[in-house]
Amino acid sequence: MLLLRRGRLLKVSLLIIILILTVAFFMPKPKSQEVEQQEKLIKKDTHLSLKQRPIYKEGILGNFEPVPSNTVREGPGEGGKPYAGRGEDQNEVASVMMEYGMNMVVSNQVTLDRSIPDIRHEECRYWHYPENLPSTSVVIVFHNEGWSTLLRTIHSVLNRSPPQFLKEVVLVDDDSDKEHLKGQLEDYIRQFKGKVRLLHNKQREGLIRSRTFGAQESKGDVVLFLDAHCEVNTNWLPPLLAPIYMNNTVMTVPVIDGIDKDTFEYRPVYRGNTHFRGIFEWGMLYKETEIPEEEMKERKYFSEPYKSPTHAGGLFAINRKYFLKIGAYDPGLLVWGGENFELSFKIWQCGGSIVWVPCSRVGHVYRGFMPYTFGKLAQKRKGPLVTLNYKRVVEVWMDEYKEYFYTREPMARQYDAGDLSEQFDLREKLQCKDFKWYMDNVAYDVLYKFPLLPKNLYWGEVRSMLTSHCLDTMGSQPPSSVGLSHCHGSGGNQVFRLNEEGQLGVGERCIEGDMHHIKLVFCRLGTVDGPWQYDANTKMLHHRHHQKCLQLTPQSSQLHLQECKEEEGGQKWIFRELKVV
Ligand code: UD2
Ligand code: MN
Repeated sequence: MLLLRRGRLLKVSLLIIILILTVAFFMPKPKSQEVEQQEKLIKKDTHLSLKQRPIYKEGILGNFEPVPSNTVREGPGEGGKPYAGRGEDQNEVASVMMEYGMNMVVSNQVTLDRSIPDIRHEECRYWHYPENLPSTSVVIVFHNEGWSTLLRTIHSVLNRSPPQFLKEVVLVDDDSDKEHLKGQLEDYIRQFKGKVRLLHNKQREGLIRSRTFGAQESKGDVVLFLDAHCEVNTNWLPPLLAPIYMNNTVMTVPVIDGIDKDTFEYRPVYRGNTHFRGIFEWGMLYKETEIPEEEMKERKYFSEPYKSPTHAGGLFAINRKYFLKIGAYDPGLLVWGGENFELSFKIWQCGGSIVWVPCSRVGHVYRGFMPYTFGKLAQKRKGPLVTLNYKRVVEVWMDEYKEYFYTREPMARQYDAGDLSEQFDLREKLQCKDFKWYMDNVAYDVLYKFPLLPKNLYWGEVRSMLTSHCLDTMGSQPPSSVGLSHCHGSGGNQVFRLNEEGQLGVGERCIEGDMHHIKLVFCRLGTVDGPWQYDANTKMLHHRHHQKCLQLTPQSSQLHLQECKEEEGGQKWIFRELKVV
């Protein structure tokens, strides 16, 4: 009896326990404060559920983070450490540097799967991304690139991307003439069973048209462009895809790290705990600046993506259909340069946006010079190719702001940018906003460093009436001395500009002077004024702060500031505007 009762008691309590467990299992789990807070935020301002957004969970490793490993790999360049190369190969280095702009001898000795340091911000390890991010085609265009750097780019992508999101790697060979980029490459990629495809341009198209071609041929929802000498870092892909998944008019840009062209050391370009974003100066040179306070304030986490007016050009992800819908790149842009601005202006002005993504990092080998020529494409029109590209972009997108470009590049007014009607039609069709809107709302911080330029009072070559030689910066980097040389009339280092505020400039640099030298210097950021004044009657160039005049002393061929004397022939200068022939 007692036994029986005890048995029933046991059964009942077991049942109760099961019941409690079941209820507990199906009951909603208590949420961490973090998650709750984020849900509230999301409910307030978007239609997206938590599953569709990245979530930060303090201390809980992100869903796409690799399992941390304790094995330390040894070998040349492992861990992203600098590698000097072997002594016996030193003879080869010089010629290889000439050919590729980077030390391929060293690169060839570093494994294609080498480890690199995970230098992301600590927070990056705790972001959780949606599980069904879009499929991606990584597009790499190349012209005469080295073997191991190209292959290391591909290997790093294959090794460090979740396979379910990596649809393919599309290689576009832009008419390379190196043997290793033909049959050998074809053979090598066979092991990847179709995941890596190689396409060939029939003729040299330049990187800009090659990228558009790559995007047209791609099969992924997203196209992600890389240069052919990159290494992608830990968990680089999901952070780039998540913003596009949430809004397919967003373009995402990873933070670029540096890979040393001599030693292949992998290291950050930016130091300290700040973020940078892409801007430009009025000659359309690409620049970067710390993100303004206003943008920092909008974000909760340091590691979150942030808006940027533009980007360096090479590395970014974008919804493929959106990219094609906005006309991809202007096909009139040739070979290299300016395409980053075209795409940025177009995206922002036509309703899209650009964000930089701190948790996605990609290393890139910066070369000291361009190892290739522009080929036949460079001889098509009047003017230097890169400036012609800028002119197309400026004319189509910058409205009245284009005047600042012509102030900074006066010769460009005469260049022939070709037919722009299709680009204007596109701008009309996409109903894009004007450039002033972009400057006021997106790129307002450009003006902090590069204020609007006052008009030029004089520009052109500056010829000495005494010797008939022209001021010439000789193409050197500041700080350096300005010299004199034969007047060649074709611009470049002999195009000087004197603006209404007294600034004397050449290209993006400024001219300063004292009793000993006339110097090419960095212009003071955020200023456009200077000490110079030209008197067209006396032909003298006066320095207001020193109360002296620019003088050439012919005996020593020296330029310096001297007591102003109207009878002094060495103080007579003539500005002459140049004509493009
Ligand atoms: C930067 C960009 C680059 C591009 C360029 C402006 C980064 C890291 N790099 O210069 O992507 O936006 O600015 O246009 O932001 N290539 C061709 N055909 C050519 C010339 C080059 O396919 O006719 C390839 C080249 O092999 C490389 C890529 O285009 O894979 C970029 O060229 P780059 O590395 O010489 O450009 P870079 O990094 O100086
Ligand atoms: Mn590059």
